[in-house]
Amino acid sequence: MPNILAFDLGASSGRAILGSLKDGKIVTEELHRFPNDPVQTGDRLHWDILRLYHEIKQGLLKAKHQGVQPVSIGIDSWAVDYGLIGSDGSLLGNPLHYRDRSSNGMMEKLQEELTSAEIFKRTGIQFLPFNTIYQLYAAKINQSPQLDSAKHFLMIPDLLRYFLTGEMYNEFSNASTTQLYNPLGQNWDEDLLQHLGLPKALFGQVLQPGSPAGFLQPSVQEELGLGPIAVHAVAEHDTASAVVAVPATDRSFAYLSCGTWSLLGTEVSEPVMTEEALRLNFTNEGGFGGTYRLLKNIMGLWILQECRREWERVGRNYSFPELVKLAGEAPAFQSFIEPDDPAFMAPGDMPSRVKEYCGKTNQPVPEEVGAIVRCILESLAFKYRYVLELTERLSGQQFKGLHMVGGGIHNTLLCQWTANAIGKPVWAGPAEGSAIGNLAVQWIANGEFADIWEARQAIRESFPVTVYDPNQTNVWNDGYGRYLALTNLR
Ligand code: ADP
Ligand code: LRH
Repeated sequence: MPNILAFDLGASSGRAILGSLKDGKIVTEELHRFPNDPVQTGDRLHWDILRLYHEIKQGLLKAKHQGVQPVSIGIDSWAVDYGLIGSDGSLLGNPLHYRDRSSNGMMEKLQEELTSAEIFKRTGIQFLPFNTIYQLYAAKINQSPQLDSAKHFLMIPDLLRYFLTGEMYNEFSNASTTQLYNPLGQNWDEDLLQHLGLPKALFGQVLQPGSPAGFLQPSVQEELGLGPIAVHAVAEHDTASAVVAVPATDRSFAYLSCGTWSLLGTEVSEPVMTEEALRLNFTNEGGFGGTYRLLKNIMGLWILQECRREWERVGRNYSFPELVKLAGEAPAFQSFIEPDDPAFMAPGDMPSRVKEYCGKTNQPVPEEVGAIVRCILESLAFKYRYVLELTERLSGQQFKGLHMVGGGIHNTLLCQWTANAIGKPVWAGPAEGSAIGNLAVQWIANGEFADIWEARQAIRESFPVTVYDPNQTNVWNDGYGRYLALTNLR
């Protein structure tokens, strides 16, 4: 059977997954996995974009060494970040990381000029301080020489695709996360661009996921010793790909894409751009086949990742399974955090920030590693309940349970606690949701699946789903009441 290849770049790691279809079932093989470590230079935090491109080439070479020339490839990555291309076609600088401080305060500043209602009416996108619109606003205000000489704006997968093919396109699912794309006009919002003083010509043709987007260019073919492999624009926002891979049977379903971020919501056929959606700061990100993701960002396992990094920095190395085990042994419901408190956004000494939060809110301060991890995981499970209930309210649906996909499902304690917190089953799987959604869109483009629902059926039949039934729901209900009171969420 012909093989296809998905490159999925998360904020913490990337992978190349080879996929084929056998008797209607999906078979995957992880060819390559690599860390995605941001690089600080002076005050700026960057992505190591050329290293990521190098790793993509390594993935292609590993396929070749197995005697495989994929029929097509696709790339998905985290959202909002971008590179600028100059008049000679070269990348003008290393893309900034969305956690870089340069966009701090820019959202509030722009809202002095344009109301949030105006921006939401045009884009349907939630207000996150690092959205592309605020990053570009910062670049404009700071008279960025890069921006001044830029000819093309490409988001991370657009850019990597450009390196491979020599062709420049903006892909829809990612374009929607900029907060500069108008889903009703189905194009970049010219008024917003004009307000920011950004030339319309920077922003290119927007391709729908599942569109052909070129072939490996001759120089890349020659370098890697490969033929003219087709490169597709998939659902290039990793969350869009993850949601494609949710193995739902019911058309009304809720999902939690659980990785560095936790993205919780539902799939809708029209963006929900109501006053309530704006007030609750929900988003409508573009998806495959004209769908939208009505969801909220939750800070997610980033907090745990950063704790782990800090402990490693001081010479205490823990694997994720070790951290989960320690959390399981720590006493329950001692202290909670609001994961989306801005204190947890920037990289840094996260264990101290968790402790400070607990101290400031007059809770017992978790000192041991297990207590800190438990505090983070319980708080995430409660925040999931909160956002799931808001999703039900906003979408007018009642969900029977919650699908979890992404690397976070390896954390079985978090899956169980989420089920306990929401009082409904959690269906966990697949863990490589984004990569599988990336493959699925390629198969739809290649004519192997008729649509997203046929793809979801194949995913359901090909990957195990672990069911976590809720237990101790009374205790978790009481805990939730305390969590809400403490975090002032209502
Ligand atoms: P991203 O795509 O955003 O980089 P992933 O989907 O790869 O993230 O998920 C990474 C997260 O999954 C880690 O932060 C970690 O919390 C969790 N994780 C991965 N493997 C394990 C494991 N074996 N046990 C517990 N948690 C894990
Ligand atoms: C998850 C994700 C999320 C975005 C964030 C920047 O990887 O793409 O959907 O909000 O990264």
